[in-house]
Amino acid sequence: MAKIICGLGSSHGPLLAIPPEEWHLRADNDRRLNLEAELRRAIPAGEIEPWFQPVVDSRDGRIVGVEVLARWRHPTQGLLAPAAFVPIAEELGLIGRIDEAVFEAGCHLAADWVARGLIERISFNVSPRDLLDPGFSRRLIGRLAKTDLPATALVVEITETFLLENLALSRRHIERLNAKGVAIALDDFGTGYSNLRALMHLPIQTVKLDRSLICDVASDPKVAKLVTSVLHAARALGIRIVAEGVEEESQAIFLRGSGCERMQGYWFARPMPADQMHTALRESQAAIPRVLTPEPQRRRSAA
Ligand code: G
Ligand code: MN
Repeated sequence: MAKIICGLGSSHGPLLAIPPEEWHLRADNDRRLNLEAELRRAIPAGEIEPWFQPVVDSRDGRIVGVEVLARWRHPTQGLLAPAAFVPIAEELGLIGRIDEAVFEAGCHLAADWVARGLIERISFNVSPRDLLDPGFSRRLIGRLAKTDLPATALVVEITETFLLENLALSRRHIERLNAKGVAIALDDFGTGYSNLRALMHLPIQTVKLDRSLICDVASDPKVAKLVTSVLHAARALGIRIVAEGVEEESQAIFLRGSGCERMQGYWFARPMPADQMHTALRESQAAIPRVLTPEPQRRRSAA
C-alpha cells in the first residue's frame, strides 16, 4: 500500500495520493525545485547582475559613491529583487556564488568609474552568514586582488546584528580588511538593539542610518533630536554617517542642515543598471562647474 501511494505521489504523478491538506506543501515543493534549477542555471548565465544606487554629497548633491544591489534579470519573470531569491540561495548554499558574480562584475565596472574620477567608493553588502565564516575576509581580499579596483575604493557593508553575533571573529575580519585599506560601514543602523559600547570599539569608518529613522526625521521632533545626537556622536568619534532611504526634500534639507555629509535614497535616485549609472555619473561630474560657479559670474551670464 505504502509503495502504491509513493508511486502515485511521485513528482510527475497526480495529487490523489496526497491528502488535500498537504497539497499546498507539494505546490511549495515544486516551486522550490523549480527555483533551485532556475538559480543554478541563472548564475553561470550571468542573469544575476549588479545594480547601483548613488550615494551623494549632501552639500551639492554630487554623486560620490555607489552601493551595489543584486538583481536577477529573469527571462520570463522580469527583474527580481534580492528578497525573491536570496533566502532560497542561502538555504541552497548558492549565495556565495551569487555574491562572487555580483562582486566581480561590480568591481570591474566601478574600477573604471574610480579611475576616471567619477566616484570615490563602491560599497557591497555582505551576507550575514559570511561574517561567521573564518575565511571570509581572506577570501574577499583575494577576490579583490583579481580586480582592478583599488582596496581604498571598497566599502563592505555589514549589518549590526551579525556583527555582534561573534564579536571576536567580526573584529578579526574588520581588522584584516582595514589593514588592506578596505572601509567598513555599519548597515541598517537604528533597526536593532545594538550594544553601542561594543560597536564603538570596532574599527568602523561609516554608519548607515536606517530608513526607518530617516522617514520621520522631518516630521517627528523626537526622531529629529535622536538623529541629530547620533550625528554629533559620530562626528566626535570620527565616523562618517550616510543617511539611507531619503525619499523627500524635507528630509534632505533637515539632514544637510544637521551636518549629515552623505545621503542615499529615492529622492536622489533609485537603484539602476550599469549603463544608466554610467550616464548619471557623467552628468553628475559635468554638473560640478555649474554648482561651483561663483555667484557674480552666474548673474552676468544670465543677464
Ligand atoms: O539593507 P540595505 O540598506 O542595504 O537595503 C538596500 C535596499 O533599500 C535596496 O533594496 C534598495 O532598493 C532599497 N532602498 C534604497 N533607497 C530607498 C528609499 O529611499 N526608500 C525605500 N523604501 N527603499 C530604498
Ligand atoms: Mn546596504
